[in-house]
Amino acid sequence: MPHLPEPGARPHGCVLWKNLRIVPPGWRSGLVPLCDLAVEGLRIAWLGAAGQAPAGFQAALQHDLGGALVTPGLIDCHTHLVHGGQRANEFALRLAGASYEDIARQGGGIVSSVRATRAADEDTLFQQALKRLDALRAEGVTAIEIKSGYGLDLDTERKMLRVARRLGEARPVTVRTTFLGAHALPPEYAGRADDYIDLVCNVMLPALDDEGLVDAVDVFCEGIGFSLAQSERVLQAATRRGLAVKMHAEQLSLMGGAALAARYGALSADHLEWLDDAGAQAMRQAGMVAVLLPGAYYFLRDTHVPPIELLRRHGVPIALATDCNPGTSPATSLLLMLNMACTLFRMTVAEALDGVTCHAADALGCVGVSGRLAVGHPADFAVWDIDSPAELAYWMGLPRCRMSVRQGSIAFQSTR
Ligand code: DI6
Ligand code: FE
Repeated sequence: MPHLPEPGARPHGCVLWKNLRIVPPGWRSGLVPLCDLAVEGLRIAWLGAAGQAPAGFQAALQHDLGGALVTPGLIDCHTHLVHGGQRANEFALRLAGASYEDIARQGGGIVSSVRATRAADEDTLFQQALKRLDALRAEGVTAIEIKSGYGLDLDTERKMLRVARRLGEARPVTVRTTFLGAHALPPEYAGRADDYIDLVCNVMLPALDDEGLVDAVDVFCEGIGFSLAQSERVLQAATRRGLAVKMHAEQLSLMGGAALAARYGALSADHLEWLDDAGAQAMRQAGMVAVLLPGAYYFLRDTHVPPIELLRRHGVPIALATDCNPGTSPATSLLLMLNMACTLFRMTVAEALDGVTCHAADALGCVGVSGRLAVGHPADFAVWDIDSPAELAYWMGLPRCRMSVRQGSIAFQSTR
């Protein structure tokens, strides 16, 4: 909680944002009332009806937003933003009939991005990822999760995570890093998956964590990824170090990864196209978030829709993210994911908005982010040039973000 000033005293470094309409969580329809919002330091110090701020918050610095709609800053809670190269050739192969799994088994897929990422120097990776990050920021994104997982050796995983940290220093955006060493089996470990998991758990994870590069740990639990037993070893190694865990689960088949992740108190299970009732129930009991990735579903031309109704019935919060990656979701628009979640998954606009704000924050453990606009929470918000909140899920292209504020300071301003 912020230190609040005495009534009547002008708080130090206070900014009053006037005449905004904050889209409330769960917004369905209707006019959003006008309000004012005071920021002190990095956080929201006061929020209430327009014109009603106590005298102490009538600060020197005021910004009148003229009735613009405001949401919490958007949060992209699952990305592989840092990677070398692109895989348009594989896209063409899949259009000609090859499956994602076929390509992976023939040495393409994730491993082809591993080759490109190993070959790229740190500055090249940084510059390429920066462009993608800026595209997201232009849509009101103020926080992002970035995974490693295209290195699959200590040096390259370190290089990826260092780039992720540098991105958070180069731009006013909150970056949460995730170590995904168990993303695929590197070619030099062919036939020795358990030995590779040893390396992930006993060498890579401790070293990268000691260097302060790891905020959470993820694993790709899948037929073409790692087995339940191997995934569990990664979760054990992470939880032994007190790190938060999450899991790519039930994307291409039902393996029981979500229920396993629940046993380790994971923040989220992600993808979940094949999630079953037992998995959803376990997720609910563990207080997990379901992170759905409509870009991957769309780009793989998947037809197995994630079980939205099941998640609703069990009350599992749903987050949405780009999954930005070169193989299955070359997407740098979080707003397009809202549109896809509504059209392809039949989510409501309200669910989609919550999915990139409050529930996305939950999927990151609410560390440094909140996804909610309330007193004491980080002053992270996006200002939109739209008439209805539904427009956020409606337009396909033409971002309508006027500006974003992150930790109280302007983080992006449109030049349109
Ligand atoms: N699931 C995905 O959709 C991405 N990773 C994963 O575990 C795909 C990564 C890729 O194909 O490069
Ligand atoms: Fe992913």
